[in-house]
Amino acid sequence: MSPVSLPSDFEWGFATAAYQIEGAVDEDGRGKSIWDTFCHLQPTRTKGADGDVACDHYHRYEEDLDLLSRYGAASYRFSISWSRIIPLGGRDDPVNEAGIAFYDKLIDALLARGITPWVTLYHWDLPQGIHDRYGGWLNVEESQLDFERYAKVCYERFGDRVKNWITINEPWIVSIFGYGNGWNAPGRSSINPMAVQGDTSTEPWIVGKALIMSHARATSLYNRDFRHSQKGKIGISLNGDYYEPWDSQDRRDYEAAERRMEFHIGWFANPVCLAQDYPECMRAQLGERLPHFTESDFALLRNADMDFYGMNYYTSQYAQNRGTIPLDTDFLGNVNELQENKDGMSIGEKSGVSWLRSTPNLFRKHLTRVYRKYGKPIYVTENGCPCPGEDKMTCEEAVNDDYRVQYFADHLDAIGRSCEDGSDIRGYFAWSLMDNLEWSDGYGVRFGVTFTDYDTLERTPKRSALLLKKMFDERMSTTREHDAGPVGLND
Ligand code: PNW
Repeated sequence: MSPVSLPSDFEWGFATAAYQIEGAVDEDGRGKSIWDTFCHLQPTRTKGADGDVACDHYHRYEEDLDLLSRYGAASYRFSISWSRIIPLGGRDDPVNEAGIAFYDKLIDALLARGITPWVTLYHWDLPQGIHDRYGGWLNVEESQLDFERYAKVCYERFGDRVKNWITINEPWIVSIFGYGNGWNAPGRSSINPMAVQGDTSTEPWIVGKALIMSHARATSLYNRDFRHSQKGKIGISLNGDYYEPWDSQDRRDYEAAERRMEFHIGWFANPVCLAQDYPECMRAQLGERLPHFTESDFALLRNADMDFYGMNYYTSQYAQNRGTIPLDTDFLGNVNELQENKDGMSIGEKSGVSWLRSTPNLFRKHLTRVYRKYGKPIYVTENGCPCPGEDKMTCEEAVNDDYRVQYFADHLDAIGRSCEDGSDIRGYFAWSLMDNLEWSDGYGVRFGVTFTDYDTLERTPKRSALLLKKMFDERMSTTREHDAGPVGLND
């Protein structure tokens, strides 16, 4: 089959995040983040891994940017470590000039190579100082003011050169993994015996509101004080799977699929894209455990009009209605998530990690659904996978990553198909530039297009790294050919 064409001005590159690659955690005045604490206090929860050295990108960034050039990338998405910029995190705490200097060098080195920087302000590494001071994201009023000031420093210091901002990466994962099941920092949960004891019935929903309002503060500040002079774009990156009904004959499973997507995406997209309240089904299940937006919150959300929807997409699942009264600790919308449907049909081909199967056709449906529902131009800010068995491979074996090459090709075609459905999709970032610290999975799970040898820190390009440019060249040069027509969301 010939590749499906993409818009000729489509933007593409690779993505990373600070804690996953930088290392140098004690250098140049960096403060601690909740991830340093999480990894060191209970190493079993990250398979013994921590980000102390990671890929040592802090010292090797020139080499890593050379890889980007070699791979032909026009753009690079990375995150800034809040605690390098403001070591204690708060709005009255001092700014660390050495931290600013590192990102200055990184940004200048990108621009010198003709690569466009895309900056994520928050990719999960909350300064420990504000977690200790007032509970971090559990304190909605304090955290949004501290985040706003951190964003302001970044716009002031980097905004002359950075024109693409992502406020927060995956608020769903931050809330649910950090405060629901406790799998991520700060590891709070009342349903996970390994976790710090938190209250899973309320904390994820409070944290969700803190992240929404922090995004709104940072975005309305940009709109008011920086957009005119700096002329950049701003958005947020939301994760979320597409859900198919487990039993395609059962209306309740269709409703479960829709409800599951509302709990994943609508939770954040309603307020941040539409300045609207949470989805009805969330209020119905959660009642007063879900915080309310006040009139002044809505006023702020309306001033926080943003330029794009950042989509992180990896996989999809079947949704089965639970048909019981939901527990107070349920955050999935009373839905069972399954990888096989009623007839034993798999959602997609297995990858190298249990939660991820390759589901490009559902990616198309997801893109089209999100575009139609929320109406924002879409940038795919993450997409990628580990190959089956890659965790046990040597470098020589891992560089032949045919599974990943096929995954990328199939997902790029899905973007092209969704464009044919009428979606406005403008860019794509492959996750990730190199193998790195895969959070609670440690260093075993490899999402990189570059193999990282964690003993020598040597980088070796995999086949996919060198093929991605060819894939984009093929798709961006051909004129759009029409297929059978737009997809129906329930096909
Ligand atoms: C994203 N899930 O996280 C993050 O933004 C990256 O930092 C991370 O390395 C990447 O995806 C790969 O995992 C996710 O369980 C983690 O569905 C887990 C899930 C989804 C996204």
